Amino acid sequence: MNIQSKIQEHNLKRRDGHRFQLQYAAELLIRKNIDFQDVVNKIKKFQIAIPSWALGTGGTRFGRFPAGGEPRSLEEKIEDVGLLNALNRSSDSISLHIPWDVPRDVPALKQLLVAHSLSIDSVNSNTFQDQPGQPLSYKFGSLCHTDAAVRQQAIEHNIECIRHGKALDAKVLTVWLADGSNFPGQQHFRKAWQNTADALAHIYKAMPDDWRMLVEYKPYEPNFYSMVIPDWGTSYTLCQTIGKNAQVLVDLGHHLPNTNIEQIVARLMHFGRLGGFHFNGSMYSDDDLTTGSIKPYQLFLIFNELVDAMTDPTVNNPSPAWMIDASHNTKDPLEDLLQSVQNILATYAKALLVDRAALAAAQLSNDVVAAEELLRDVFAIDTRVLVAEAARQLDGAIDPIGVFREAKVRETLIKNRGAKGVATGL
Ligand code: PSV
Ligand code: MN
Repeated sequence: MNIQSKIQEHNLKRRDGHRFQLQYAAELLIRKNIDFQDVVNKIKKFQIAIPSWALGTGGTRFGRFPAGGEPRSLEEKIEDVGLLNALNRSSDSISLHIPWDVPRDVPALKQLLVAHSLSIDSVNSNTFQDQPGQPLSYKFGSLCHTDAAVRQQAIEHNIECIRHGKALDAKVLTVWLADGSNFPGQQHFRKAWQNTADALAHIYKAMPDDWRMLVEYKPYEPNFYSMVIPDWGTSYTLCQTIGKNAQVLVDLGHHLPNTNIEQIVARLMHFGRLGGFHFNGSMYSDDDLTTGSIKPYQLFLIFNELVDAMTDPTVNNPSPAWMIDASHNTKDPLEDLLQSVQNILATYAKALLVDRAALAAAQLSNDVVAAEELLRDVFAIDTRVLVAEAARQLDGAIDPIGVFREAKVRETLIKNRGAKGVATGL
């Protein structure tokens, strides 16, 4: 399938409708004294990595319903991300999970990445499952384990991840630990933190100087009484202990309901420690729904803080690694990823439109209503046309899901790969 010619065909069909909306948006921005092309350029630069494990259907404890045509190898996962990127021009990298994605033929993989204009975003270690043939079990934890031999095994696995990442020119190691306890009294909290800090420090030492280690937190699941790294504060204390290239990773779904995530994001950027971001949507907690599908205003408020810090020259936070982290149980995974990217970019675009000087003035004079109105006004603007224009200027699709359907991508994948294959991952 030549997706590029399908995109051109599709863009031509939608040209007039797109121009009509564009004219309105451009006029609106002029009235707000905002440079239209400047906003479009910023959207073009905002790239969101796709995790290898989100390309197939996920499941729950109760069942799994494969979409058909799921990628059966790392090579096919790269092809799928290449397709997404051709459509939206905003997904130019892929994150790997080891051992689900152990690279076999490195030179061939590198060629494939180049052919699809992709790079490797991060390597993610996995000590939350036991692998076949693994000598020691992670049933009672990995880096926090009471047994030094288990900790050592988990350290070595992370070092192996760094090795695979180096071979493919990655520069980020993401560590998410399922470690914790299910029952009161089971775990010594202080010792578990110390074991984890010591083990992470070992891994950190094995990392090249130009790499970053991202430490992800999660309040519960799979452990339901306590997690060793349940919150951003614990992640932050670990990162401070380990070194400057250790940074906190915020996953939107890893918070208890009603947590003020925008404030967490602002704090972390203030301290220069927001290293990475996992986008998804949720109603309750780690639901892995489409980004922005349930709480779009919250997503906007988060982006408002991100943009505020990103545009403040006094903030010294390295550019965070943006990634989607989702698991699709009912939707076509590729369509869901396209929807998520579009929601992320459209929300980012809204945050770019906030009048920061006016907001600062309203905050300074404690004009609560004016401050809130500035945000509400921007939130109500439909920015999807700016996202479409950014994609179009990069030879992507005005409506990526439209092309995906018109080109019968899923049907072709099923024909080529079969209806029953299940991608590696969760
Ligand atoms: C855990 O829920 C998580 O968010 C971590 O990022 C993992 O790496 C990913 O999901 C896949 O298991
Ligand atoms: Mn995550």
